[in-house]
Amino acid sequence: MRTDTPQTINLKDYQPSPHLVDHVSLDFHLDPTKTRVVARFDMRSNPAVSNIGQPLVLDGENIELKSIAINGEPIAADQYLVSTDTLTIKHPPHEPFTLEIETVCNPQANTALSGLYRSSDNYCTQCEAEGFRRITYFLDRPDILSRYRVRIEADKDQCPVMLSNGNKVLEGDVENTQRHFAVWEDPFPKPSYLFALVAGDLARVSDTFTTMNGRDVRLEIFVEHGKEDRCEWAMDSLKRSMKWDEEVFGREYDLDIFMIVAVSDFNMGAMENKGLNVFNDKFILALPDTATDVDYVHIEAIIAHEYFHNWSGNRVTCRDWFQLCLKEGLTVYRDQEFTADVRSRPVKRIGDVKVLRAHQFPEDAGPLAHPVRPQSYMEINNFYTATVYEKGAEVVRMLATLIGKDVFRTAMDTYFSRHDGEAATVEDFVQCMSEASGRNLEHFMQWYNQAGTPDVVADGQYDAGAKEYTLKLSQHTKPTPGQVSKPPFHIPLLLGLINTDGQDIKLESTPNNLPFGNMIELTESEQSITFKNVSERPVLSINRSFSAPINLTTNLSGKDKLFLMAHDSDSFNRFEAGQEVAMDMILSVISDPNKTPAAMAQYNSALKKIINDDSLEPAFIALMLTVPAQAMVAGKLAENVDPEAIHIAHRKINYLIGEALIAELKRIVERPLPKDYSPDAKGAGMRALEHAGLVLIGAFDETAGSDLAYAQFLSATNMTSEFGALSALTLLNTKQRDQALEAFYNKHKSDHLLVDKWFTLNAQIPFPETPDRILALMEHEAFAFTKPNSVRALLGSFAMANPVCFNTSNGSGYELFANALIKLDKINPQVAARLSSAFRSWRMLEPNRAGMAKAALQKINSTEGLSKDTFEITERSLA
Ligand code: B3K
Ligand code: ZN
Repeated sequence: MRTDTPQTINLKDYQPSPHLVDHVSLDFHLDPTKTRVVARFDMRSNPAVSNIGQPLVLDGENIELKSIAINGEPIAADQYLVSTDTLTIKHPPHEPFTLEIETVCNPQANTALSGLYRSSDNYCTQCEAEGFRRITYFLDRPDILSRYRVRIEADKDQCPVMLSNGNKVLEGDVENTQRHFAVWEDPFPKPSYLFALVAGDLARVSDTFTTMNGRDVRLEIFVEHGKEDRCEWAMDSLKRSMKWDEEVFGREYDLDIFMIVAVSDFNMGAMENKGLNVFNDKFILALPDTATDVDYVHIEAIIAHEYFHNWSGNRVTCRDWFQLCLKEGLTVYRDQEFTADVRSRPVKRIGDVKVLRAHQFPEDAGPLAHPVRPQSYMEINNFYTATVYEKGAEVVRMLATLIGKDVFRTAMDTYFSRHDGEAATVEDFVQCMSEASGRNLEHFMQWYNQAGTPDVVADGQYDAGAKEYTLKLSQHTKPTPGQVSKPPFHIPLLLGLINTDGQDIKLESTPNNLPFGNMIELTESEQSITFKNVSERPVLSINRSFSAPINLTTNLSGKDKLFLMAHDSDSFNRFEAGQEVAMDMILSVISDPNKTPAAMAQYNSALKKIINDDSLEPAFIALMLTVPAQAMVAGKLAENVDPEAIHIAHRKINYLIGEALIAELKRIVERPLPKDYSPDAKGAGMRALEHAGLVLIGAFDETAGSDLAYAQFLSATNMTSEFGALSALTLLNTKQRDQALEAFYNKHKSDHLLVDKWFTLNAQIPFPETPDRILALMEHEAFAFTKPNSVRALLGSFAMANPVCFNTSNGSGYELFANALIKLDKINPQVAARLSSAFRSWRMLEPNRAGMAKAALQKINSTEGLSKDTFEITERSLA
């Protein structure tokens, strides 16, 4: 048991810094194990803080202090104090002064991948959230904005490329040595978390972009030598993102150069450092035979996301880390809109809601629930969550829905101009929305401050005599940690009433006609609205486009849902109706495994019509053919969950769909795909549909499914089809599955991104031997705890994407996962903490599994020397 409980930081304790740093000058002498950093800070007192003369407390971690001077004079040893995480200067001058600090760090030993580290012999940095303090002592907080000048010096052969933020202003040789230097200056003040440095032997791919005001911007992507031909899609995505942000948000890029570096070892997807984005190479590199359609979509979206941060995050940053959603929720909203515009809006919306439900809803329903703006944390890196990102984006989307898109754009313009160069708060943002719309949004703020997914009930009654349709709405949100009783939220609900012809009825309502088209604002615990002149019993379609992130229950009958599945003009609700019917059927099989659900035949005939409807996008049809994921079924049950029973019921429903639709499915799978690969929405949709077809055929007839998938695997001409076929095979227990897996590995073993895909495929095999397979693969030469991508591919996929094996009834899944996390925690706490959240839903499980999962969590939690990152997650999970 640990004796030192890590400190909790509270939003309510925020205080501005008594000291400011106007300018930062950093001089790096790069060396694999002993990098010397000479820092010079131009400092002054903060005029906004009254009690001047306070000690100067700088953050610092894992660095060795070599010297310290003020205004050029070394200071006496009794004038400062060094602890494990601070450097305190007891009596800093009242007048502006310069502070010089020399430190040494060890990039090679930095397996936490925070601060300055090495990846494949290159140097790179990751400073968000608090990594800058692992490079030098600093006021490492986002409200300290400074201008940076960075000198990098390194060995010429090892580091021909040396990059930092802004523009390169000088370069040259260091006389009489094998070393050279480069000096970079960033004219825009920025917080330390946006600092970046990259140095190494990298190849460069260049292009240009001309901005809306005619400025030429140089675009450069740096990758491993030999990978230059895999950057085309990333570059194209970047140019399209830059153009879109000009057209849709009026945002122009501001430096003369924009650089992206791809590295193999990275704790997350990418990082928006000013002018120098650093990416996990899996989100840059793509060729048709190395990347799937899904990879292409991710690359496009993440390039856009990081680029959009240049305004939402960098030019306007966050006052403190509690405001993280201010940049992340907003930027996710912006990248979602970009993808909706460049691909298919309905398909994108359905995909985003699937992600929200798979990751955020379980978070909101479990022990790790927290508001979009958390009120406290031990380790901020644990709050880069689906709630902050995805629910944060939903909250921005609801604002846009409430005030209308045009007013939203006006509000965004105000936000960007009013807070440019500042560190802002959620209140600043909502104030702009409120001013532009003239609306009081105080009640809406609840979405930022209150955790939990609201349960909304919609009960509609038709009065044929009065020709009125009355809709009663109610909302309730269950308690979450630290928040017991929840006042109602302000919920925008888009809706329609559909007549028997499948047409939307024009709505006239009391108490008021609906503003902005068909939207109800649910603000009370209970509310009701009556629609007049409704000449026949309508079918309600509510929460269209998923206008609010809620759990919805309606009094629609199974027949009504099948009707919506066939007719709703809102694609999202068409999808949703199908999901609800499928969910009801899965639940009925769980309670009575031998019975075929009553709705099955009608559901299958509805699907048949959808498959044969040429007006529908193939990607949409593919989504309609996919029943709710097993984890969603678990969330719906919410207690006494038996993952094996869910797995069996899930398979049975897929079997019955496959059986009924076999002719259509074979037609889908056998029809020729576009010959030339293009990652656009249409081709990708056709391939997604083919994959959905393969899965259903395999569910019905293992032999036929395996033969087909194996044949497709062998004849595939691009990675999407190759991976798709193999992925369908992994769900089957056949020899062909293992043959294909072996062939895939042998073919691609020299490409680490494809070996990671292979780990993922192995990890998702839903049969009892998988835990042993995982144990064996952890010994594979390509797997390493120091490589987050391999860890996520093997262990992350196992725990998150293979519920039946992770939750196997003898506990071996939990045990191997817990033991792996304990090892990983010593190497990379951030990644270990993130993976340990896989246990968060343990309380929903049936008692036997719940007991074993709890024991695994306790084992991790009580590990000697556990990082505060993982400790915080396990502690909250057990509380
Ligand atoms: N801002 C980074 C995430 C940093 C995570 C730090 N643990 C990437 C992004 O959201 O764009
Ligand atoms: Zn982001």
